[in-house]
Amino acid sequence: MRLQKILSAVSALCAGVFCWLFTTGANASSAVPWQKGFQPAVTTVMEDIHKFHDLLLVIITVITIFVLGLLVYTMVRFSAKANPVPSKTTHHAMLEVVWTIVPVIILVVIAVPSFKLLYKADVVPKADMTIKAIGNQWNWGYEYPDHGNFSFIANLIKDEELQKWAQDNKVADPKRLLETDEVVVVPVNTTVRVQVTSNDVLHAWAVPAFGVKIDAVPGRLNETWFNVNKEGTYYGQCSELCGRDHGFMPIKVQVVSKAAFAKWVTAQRKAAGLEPLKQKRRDVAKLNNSAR
Ligand SMILES: [Cu+2]
Repeated sequence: MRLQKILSAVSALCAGVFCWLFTTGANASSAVPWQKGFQPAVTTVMEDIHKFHDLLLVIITVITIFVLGLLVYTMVRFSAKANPVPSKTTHHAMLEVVWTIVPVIILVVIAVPSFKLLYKADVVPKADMTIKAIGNQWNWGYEYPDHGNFSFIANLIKDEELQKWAQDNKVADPKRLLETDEVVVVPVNTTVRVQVTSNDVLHAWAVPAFGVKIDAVPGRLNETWFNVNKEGTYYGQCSELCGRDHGFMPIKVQVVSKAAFAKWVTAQRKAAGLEPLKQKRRDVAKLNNSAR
């Protein structure tokens, strides 16, 4: 009876720990309180990162349990009490071959998907459009070279302004320290090349749901890419310690339909004083072509 109670308590504890370790936050595009896992993936790169993480978790769990089992077995079986006359064995050829070859096999099993994923994330495929992100102390500037090169700076909405900003912009659930006054807008199901650089010190442009994180280095142009398969708003943060306000230069990306993007481009061009109609038609044609 008592044993049954202990067993049920242990299993309840294990289930609790399992949930705590492996459940991700609600279906959110930003971090949520008590989140343990990754944000849901909206690009194939991030889906592959999830899969690779799950594979590594299985491998490391098996290794940890195996090593722990060996330790416990050795402590019990070969303690001074249980084994008063120790063996004088110094070599065991077969054992040494096995403990060399098995780790090599495990490393190869890890290396193959790892290199595949690195290549996929790092090599920019044929892109449909390019945006440029420029790190500044402490905000991000953006340029749209394929759409007339309009540009804007995205600044953090400060805590004291957040409620008023949310009311004015009809945002139901404003995200503290993640909202920006200007938003990076990109079309859905479109391969976007992101060129990243910096005006002053090191920064890093990162959006977890996209599986994107790339350094912004002054005097250098780094490239990455994403192709988001779900419309929505996604948040990221500067991910390279860059000074006093490093924690206050978030990244907000809005992924919209191709038509909504074309509309947004027109408005941005108008605001920048760029000639709208001709370019607009070309942009829409280009986007429609890329959609096919
Ligand atoms: Cu930073």
